[in-house]
Amino acid sequence: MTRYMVTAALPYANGPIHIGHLAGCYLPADIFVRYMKLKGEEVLFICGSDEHGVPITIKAEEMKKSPQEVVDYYHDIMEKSFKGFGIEFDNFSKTSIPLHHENAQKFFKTLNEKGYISKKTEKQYYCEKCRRFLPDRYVEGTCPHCKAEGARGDQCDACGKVIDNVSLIEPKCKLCDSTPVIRDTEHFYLDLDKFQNKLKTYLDSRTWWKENVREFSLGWLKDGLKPRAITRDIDWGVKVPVEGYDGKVLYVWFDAPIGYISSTMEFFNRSGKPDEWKKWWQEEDSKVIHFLGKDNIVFHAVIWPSMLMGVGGYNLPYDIPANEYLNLEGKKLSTSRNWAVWLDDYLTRHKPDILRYALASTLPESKDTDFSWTELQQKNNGELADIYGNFINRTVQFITKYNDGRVGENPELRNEDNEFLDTISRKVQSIGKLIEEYSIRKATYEFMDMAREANKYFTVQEPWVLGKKDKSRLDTVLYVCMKAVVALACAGEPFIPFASKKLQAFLGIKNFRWDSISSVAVPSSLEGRELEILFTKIEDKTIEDEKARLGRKAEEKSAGKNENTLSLSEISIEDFKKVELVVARVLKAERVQGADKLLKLSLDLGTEKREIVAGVALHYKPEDLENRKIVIVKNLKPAKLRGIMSQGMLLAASSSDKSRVKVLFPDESCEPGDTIG
Ligand code: B3M
Ligand code: ZN
Repeated sequence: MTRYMVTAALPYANGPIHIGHLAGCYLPADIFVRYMKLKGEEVLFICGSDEHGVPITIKAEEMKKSPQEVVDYYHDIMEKSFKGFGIEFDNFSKTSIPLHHENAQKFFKTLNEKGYISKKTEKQYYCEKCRRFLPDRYVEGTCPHCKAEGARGDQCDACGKVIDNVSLIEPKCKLCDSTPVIRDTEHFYLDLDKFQNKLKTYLDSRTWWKENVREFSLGWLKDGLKPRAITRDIDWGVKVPVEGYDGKVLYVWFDAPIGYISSTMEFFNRSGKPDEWKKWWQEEDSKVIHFLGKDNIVFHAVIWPSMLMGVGGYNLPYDIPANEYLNLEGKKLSTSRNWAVWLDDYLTRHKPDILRYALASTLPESKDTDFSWTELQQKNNGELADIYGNFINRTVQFITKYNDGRVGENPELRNEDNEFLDTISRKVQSIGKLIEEYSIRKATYEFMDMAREANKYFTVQEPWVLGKKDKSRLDTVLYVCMKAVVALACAGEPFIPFASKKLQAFLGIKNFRWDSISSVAVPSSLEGRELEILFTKIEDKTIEDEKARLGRKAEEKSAGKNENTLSLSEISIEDFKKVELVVARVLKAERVQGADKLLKLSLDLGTEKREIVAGVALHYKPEDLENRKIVIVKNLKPAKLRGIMSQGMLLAASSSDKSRVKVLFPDESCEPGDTIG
């Protein structure tokens, strides 16, 4: 039996995950894996954080933290977000673990022994001001291929091409913005030219690859492959295992793909089967499938296969279903401009299934696509709630309210019933086939189409009329509807796993195989069972808020505020003690002209009187606060709000969307001026 070794690109541990990453590979990979597992295939889903290279060291410099602190911090955030979003890896490892360092060094040594690695002195950007070499992202400039600005030393995000050494136009040091000079430095090279012919045969044989991926990879071979530097002058990463090269590390793109293997080893070590990984990576009946975004294609389709061929004994990638880019509200996603929806942030306000479904219906499978909040709202309100949720609700409601919870055990199926059930079965099959072809978007449409068909059946059969005149026909119709509910509960699992699992639990479904969804049993009675509403409508206001939030976050970023930096800085007890919190009594509260959110509060602090402006007017009337005791930050730098000098800030608790704001009132026996802490 074929084994499927599925990987998703190892995300750099230099920031949280955003929707671009999800659409690029994690969501399609997860949908594929969930489906394959439901089909009963042997599948392993492997990932981990990519913790080396310049992306990490630059972030560490920005955050004034060590690289290890940075990767530990983001590894945890990413792992939590993936979990919260239902991306179910079998193992999520990290490349900074000793096991991985050993593996990467072994790869290097073997390639070196076999004569595939050479040493060369190369030209490299060097910043005289920072007194350091500027590998990869330490330098930015104009792309020599597509002339886009902001290309990095090693790769251009705009055209996806790899940039040859020192070929950027108008290069600038990323750290200090000065123009670097070019200096010589000695590096190890992987002799890609030695794999040219074998690679050609390999790529030619991969006729089933997506057109764009195969063409792009073959394009690389056209001009003849040249040796590529695989070491760097930085001190964070896997040390070059050659004496006398202590100051150098392996290029992150050399060690990262080996991380897939390390993660697999870690997984099996944990389960006490240390040799099992070999089956997945080396035995002929395993297929290695790498999910990734288009900027990673060349590394997986050209360089990685060369490394594997060179070392020998490994399976070459069987397929590389790479996606194009996802834009956001018509603009390119950008971490540096903070134009992104961050998954950890999204999950504080909304359900994972909604974003999974909205993204799955707009995956950039063959061209760049756009994500917008309005579309997410439409997908949720118009499809998940109005079609899928509606059908399930009306069926369940009807059975519990008008049929005593009975589903009808002895259905007498007519032609129209069989036809409908056939349609549902065909759709389930077609979803599977589409997922196997990586046409996840179409599979998602097909899934919603099942619910559409089901609603149609319900409407045409008019159970509300049957209830009065033909009880036995009603039983049959409700039974057939429940068959469709069961099919939706099962077939929805790859797309909307959280809702699907809830629905399955409600229906008492424990185990099922994709190919026998049509024979999963329908419960004979729903009595005593309760199903919560799976999808509710999203208000326009929420969507407006989300759009405003996007803009605000981007502005904050350009104004130099960096949230990530802040959240990493833990404060000491000494720092906390600097904040003076005191009890104050509200003498007078009044609205602020022209500002419907603000109240001006005149306070008694025991030893002095003060005025503060508080943003609670939407939640409290002036008289609600008058004479109450509150807590304020006393030593906050005064700030002018609407022309009023605010000399402090009151403490209040609020929900993340600020729809609920509650002022914290201390115990009535506190006196103005009492300190807190
Ligand atoms: N970390 C690039 C990226 O996050 C890189 C992928 C490695 S896959 C082996 O886009
Ligand atoms: Zn510099």
